[in-house]
Amino acid sequence: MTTISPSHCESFWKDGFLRLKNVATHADIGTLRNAGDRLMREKAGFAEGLLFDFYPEANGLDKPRLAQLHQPSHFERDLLDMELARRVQRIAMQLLGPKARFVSDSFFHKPAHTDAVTPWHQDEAFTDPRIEHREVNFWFPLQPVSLANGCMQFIPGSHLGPVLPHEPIGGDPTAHGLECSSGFDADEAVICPLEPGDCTIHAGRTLHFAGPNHSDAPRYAYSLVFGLPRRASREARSFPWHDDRHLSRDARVRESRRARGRFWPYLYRKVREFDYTNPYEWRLGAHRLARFFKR
Ligand SMILES: O=C(O)CCC(=O)C(=O)O
Repeated sequence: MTTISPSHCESFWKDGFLRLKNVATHADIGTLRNAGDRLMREKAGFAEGLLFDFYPEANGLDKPRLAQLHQPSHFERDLLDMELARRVQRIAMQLLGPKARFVSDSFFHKPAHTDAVTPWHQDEAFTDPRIEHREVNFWFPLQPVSLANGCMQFIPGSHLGPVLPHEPIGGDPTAHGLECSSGFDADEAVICPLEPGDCTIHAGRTLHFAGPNHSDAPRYAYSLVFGLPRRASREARSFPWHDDRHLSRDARVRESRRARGRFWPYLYRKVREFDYTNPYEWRLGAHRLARFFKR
């Protein structure tokens, strides 16, 4: 599938999510699965703070409960050269308009026999509240998914409301993951089992959840996020759940940017990904530089 129908678009903006069949080919799923296996085995991105556990990390990442590798395409450039990324961008443009551009990709790994859930959350709760993110997230399971191994679940219409209160998982300030603490009814969840090749799409504000993996095999997923150019938030808002966190990931990010061998690749990626056409990005860049020189 390379485009979606107007009724798909309408249904997406009404419910805040959509299920699509046969977006990726079997070959795409094989390529993603091999890349995900290899990158996770090699712990790619750990030193850079891009690989982390949603739950508090014990002993590095020896026994993750829900591992996320953010930006695997930094380590495996071919991921974005796949026809799949272009196909997904065309659908993102149908949903958001012609300015939709690639924002990020991620692998998610939920080990076999784990009670760990992906808690109810809105992706926007993870962002800086001063910035407006208008994004859509395409989530591809890399094996069949059902309630037994942690398929996605969504609360219809939740994207139309505000960003709800969140807190670190279990109230633990060392947890990387957030959970929504109030303002919704989990009984309204729509459960979305999928076959490999199918995907769900959700908006940045749509409440979603994935249950435990009670199967004998790890559950892998790959997500691609596309968004409109960022702009200043029109509302004055604060996300207090970002305060007083103690994240091992942040420490790794800081250390990695100080390490000469890692700083230059980081800077190269920032320059390559910079949206030169967006004046707001220039303002954000100037603020960041000013802060850097003040230190
Ligand atoms: O794969 C998962 O369990 C969670 C994925 C997710 O929350 C997301 O892609 O926003």
